[in-house]
Amino acid sequence: MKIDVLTLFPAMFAGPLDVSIVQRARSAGLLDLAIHNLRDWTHDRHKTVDDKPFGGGPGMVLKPEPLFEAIESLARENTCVILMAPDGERFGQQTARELSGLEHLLIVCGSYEGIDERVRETLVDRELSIGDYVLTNGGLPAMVLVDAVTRLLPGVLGDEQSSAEESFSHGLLEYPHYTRPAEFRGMRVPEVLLSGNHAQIAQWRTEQSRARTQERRPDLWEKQGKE
Ligand code: JCQ
Repeated sequence: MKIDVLTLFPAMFAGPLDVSIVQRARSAGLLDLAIHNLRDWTHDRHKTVDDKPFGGGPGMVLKPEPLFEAIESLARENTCVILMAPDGERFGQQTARELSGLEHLLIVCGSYEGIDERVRETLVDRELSIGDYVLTNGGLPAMVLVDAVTRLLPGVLGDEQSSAEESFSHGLLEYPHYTRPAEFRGMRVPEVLLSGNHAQIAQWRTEQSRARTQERRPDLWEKQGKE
């Protein structure tokens, strides 16, 4: 999969996407990630990307010209152009799965300034929000999306951590995990996990997932956990 990111702050992206599983996916050629600076599509001496809002009011608005030029130069026939914005549809595991099946994503990072509505109307395919809070710019949301989508790409996770078996794929939260030692500072690992009885272990884990989901995420439980 190819992912292009368009941002005013490319420096933000050094770090989170250069480590761990995303870096491994990039090295393996499973993800081709490129970060682009919106200012590269300006033509004036000051590399102007924003201007005052028509109608007045505080703050600035991202101008249409650099965004149109950038998006038109980066997008191809099969590109899904995504704008990260707090008023977009909620990004979740289902959306991550959908996007992981596409060939090319172009993620546009909005900012607190807002972005000229004509860009949203004509060039953006999907507007996505990672949650109900306002950030200073769409960089962090874009990184969240890249991370969540990358780990779902075929070949990225080994079978030891198959994404099909995890939390959210069955609409339940994860069961509790333990590793050695079997007793730590007086706290014992649940006996069933030491039993070697795999049917019983599977049953215990399902019960734990269900109880935890009812307790912590009644919204998820009402939606799909109940049988
Ligand atoms: C994304 N949840 C929060 C802020 C406007 C028009 O685009 C804008 C983008 C941002 C940055 O994104 C977020 C966000 N999901 O704040 C304002």
